[in-house]
Amino acid sequence: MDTIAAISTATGPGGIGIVRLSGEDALTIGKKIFQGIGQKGLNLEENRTLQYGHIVRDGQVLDEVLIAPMAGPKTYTREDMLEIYCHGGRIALGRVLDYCLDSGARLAEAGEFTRRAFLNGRLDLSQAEAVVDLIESKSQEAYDQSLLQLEGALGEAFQGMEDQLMELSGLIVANIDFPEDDIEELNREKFLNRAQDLQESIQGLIKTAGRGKILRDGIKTVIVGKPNVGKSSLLNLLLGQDRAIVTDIPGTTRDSIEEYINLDDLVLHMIDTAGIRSTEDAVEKIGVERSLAAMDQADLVLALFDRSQSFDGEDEKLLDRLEGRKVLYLVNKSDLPGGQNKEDLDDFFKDRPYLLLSVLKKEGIASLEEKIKEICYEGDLGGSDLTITNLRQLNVLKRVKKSVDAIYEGVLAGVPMDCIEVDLRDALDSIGEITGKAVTEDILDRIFHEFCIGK
Ligand SMILES: Nc1nc2c(ncn2[C@@H]2O[C@H](COP(=O)(O)OP(=O)(O)OP(=O)(O)O)[C@@H](O)[C@H]2O)c(=O)[nH]1
Ligand SMILES: [Mg+2]
Repeated sequence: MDTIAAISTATGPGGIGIVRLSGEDALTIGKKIFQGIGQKGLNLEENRTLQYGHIVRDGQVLDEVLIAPMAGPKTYTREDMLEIYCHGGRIALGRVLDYCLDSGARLAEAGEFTRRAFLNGRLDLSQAEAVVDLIESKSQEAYDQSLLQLEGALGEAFQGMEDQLMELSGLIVANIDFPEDDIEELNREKFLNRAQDLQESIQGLIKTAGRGKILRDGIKTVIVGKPNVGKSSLLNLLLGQDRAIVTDIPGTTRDSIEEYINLDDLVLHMIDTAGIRSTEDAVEKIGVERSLAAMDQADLVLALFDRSQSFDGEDEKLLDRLEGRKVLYLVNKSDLPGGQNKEDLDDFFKDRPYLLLSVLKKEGIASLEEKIKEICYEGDLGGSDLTITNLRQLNVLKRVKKSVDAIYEGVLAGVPMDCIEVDLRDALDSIGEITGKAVTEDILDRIFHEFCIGK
């Protein structure tokens, strides 16, 4: 394979940055550009050791570095690799990378190192996909899940399903070869049982995807309420930072504001929205529509009400809209004198539990955080069971499930075996898109383009 090179560390200033090469010329390029102490060159006998020296181009020192030559196949890509630990920052890294490119390497595409690791059999496809998730994890839990997947746990589960499909295929062949009645009957029952087992394992995995989405993207938590009830103030307080503009003018927030907040192990994808009310203002109207749309997609709604004002039709309407959702009812501005008393509130909320807050005085916030955690853990977000976090894998699994359902129904209805075989082929082709056995260039392109350059 030709030799690729890239800066593998994040851009921006940093203590060190790494230029990485992989391919047949990686070590030759290392020999050319590196000069150790006492005019020594790169020592390839000392495989996988860090060597100290300089990158020197035409007698000019580009950087003082540590360099690690790694001969394949015991490397990430299974090819010869070279890693150069430079000073961080764009200039040093850029100069060293340029020199590598001028010496015969070409710039790596996004995810190309990992793509080679996959193509050379170092990782299966679900492991390669786990690498992106690992890098992008926003919480400890999501990270643990990706690590589990990188270690091959999910790959094994998919492999198991592929094996089960192969077994079904074997049973069909047996049936075609020995069409005597008694064998056929025996096989039919066995076939149906196995198909059912497979349906159940696929369904089990599909069911974990909801939790997977939350692990990956955070719990979509949307703050809604009428204008001026203190939504933006609440966002700022939970975030610990003045992110959203707060004024006493109703209708201050015009567009949704999104932030990530870590609450212990949980990640909340928090969205502050424009206050909901009927309005003729064109801009505000769009804002309100966005608020309602955000509410529709929320995993959790924080519904804010203002205790200092009496409730009106808009409040009633909001209460109706919240019906059937996962909601925490919050009554803010409880520091202000007067306002609604407990009786009024009980009367309004009926049997819905609500929490008194004062965002201004920071009262009730600890209970609010506790409640959020309670609600989220209730949905069984803990544990380290195998979880589908990848949307592509989920969609493929759904396709496999559809084919297996068709197979089961078909056999049950006595459809000819060669028709069943078509669905079986579809199912095998689909699962192959996850295990990597039937994956096309096109799919690979899409997967690896999600990566950053240098990984
Ligand atoms: N007394 C009191 N005032 C509060 C409290 N929380 C917020 N406020 C005030 O209420 C006003 C409105 O607060 P915002 O956070 O902008 O309200 P909002 O719901 O985001 O309003 P819109 O963006 O217009 O929908 C500001 O003057 C806040 O300082 C509270 O707990 N007590
Ligand atoms: Mg606001």
